[in-house]
Amino acid sequence: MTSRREIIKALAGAALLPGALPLARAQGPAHEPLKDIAARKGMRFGTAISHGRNQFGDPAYRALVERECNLIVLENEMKWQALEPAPGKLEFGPADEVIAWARGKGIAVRGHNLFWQAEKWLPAWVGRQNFGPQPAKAVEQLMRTHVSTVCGHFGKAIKSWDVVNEAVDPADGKLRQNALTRPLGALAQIDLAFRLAREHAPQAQLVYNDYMRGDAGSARHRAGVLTLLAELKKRGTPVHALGLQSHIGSWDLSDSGSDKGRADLAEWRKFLDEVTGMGYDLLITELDVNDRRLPADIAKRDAGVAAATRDYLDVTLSYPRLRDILVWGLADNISWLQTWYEAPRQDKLPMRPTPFDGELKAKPMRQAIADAIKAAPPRQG
Ligand code: 9MR
Repeated sequence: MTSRREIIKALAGAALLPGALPLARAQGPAHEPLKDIAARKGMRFGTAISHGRNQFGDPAYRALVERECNLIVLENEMKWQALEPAPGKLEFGPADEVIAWARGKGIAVRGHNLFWQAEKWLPAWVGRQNFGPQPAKAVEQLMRTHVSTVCGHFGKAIKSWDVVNEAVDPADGKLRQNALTRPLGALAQIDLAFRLAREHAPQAQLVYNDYMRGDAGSARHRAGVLTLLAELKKRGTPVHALGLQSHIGSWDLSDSGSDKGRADLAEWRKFLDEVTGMGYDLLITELDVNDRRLPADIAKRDAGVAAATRDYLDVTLSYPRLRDILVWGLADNISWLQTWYEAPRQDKLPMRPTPFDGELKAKPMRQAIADAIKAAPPRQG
């Protein structure tokens, strides 16, 4: 069989337009782009994309993103650690390159993220910082510099920001502590993050983003997120939406279609009712499906992933406050789940968590997304 890379090479040699034909070849029969299906409902469809060799650097992958998506988010390149690996050493290049490409294609860009609360994902130098005799003041100044620098640089290109990422510890539902929260208090630090974002990115939708799910193992996480959102509302913190990361599938014993799967979805609906009841908008920011408890057989596995996707989207897209759906990568080979140590497949087979396979052929999950969007109520205005 001719591989995708061989086809791309052959076409490059024949001086054909990069991306156009390889994609059509790899995909098989033409599908209506997901972005067009979404647009008919007043929604957008997008993906995370990294600047790396096998994503933005791969013309066929880029062409697939362009074909399917009218929204992207940088998978890693706008994280604080990436933008400022050492104090004052700013590296905007990779993000700028992807954003310039997106602008040329009419693709909107989300920002991910200004503050990632797990200590290990803050820049190491922030953790080592000596905040001196007035640590609260020093932290506030550092946060202000970070937000003004980053939002100032990207400006109006970013219409939606994950301002705070993963503030709630799933183990106990409490707010995570880190070098920034300790001097200020976690709630005050989160509140400040959003106020700074409003000041420096007044055009943007401001999002709290987290990975709570509907299963029993995630109950404390859901409760903690609800408490946080209620507290922020009470304070008048400018948070517009909850980002539902949507890393779904076999993180615990979830099983689509089973009694347990249905119970989990009922809990999920209750959670979304509460969030929207508080007046928050919703968006799906990082959808993918962990398939570690599904059989090795590819047809069965893909069917299971598609079913889980459809069940989840049917509930989640029923909320008209939700207009944006982003997957965390379009193709299996580039998914973070391939190397994530916390929940691997026992058989060590590569996961199949995304809508396209490694050859960029559409999988049943893609069809499930298309069908779920088609079945969703249209958004007004
Ligand atoms: O997919 C991302 C992976 O490439 C990075 O190594 C990792 C650490 O920066 O982050 C992954 O993306 C995470 C996202 O930023 C926040 N939600 C969970 C995502 C998957 O871990």
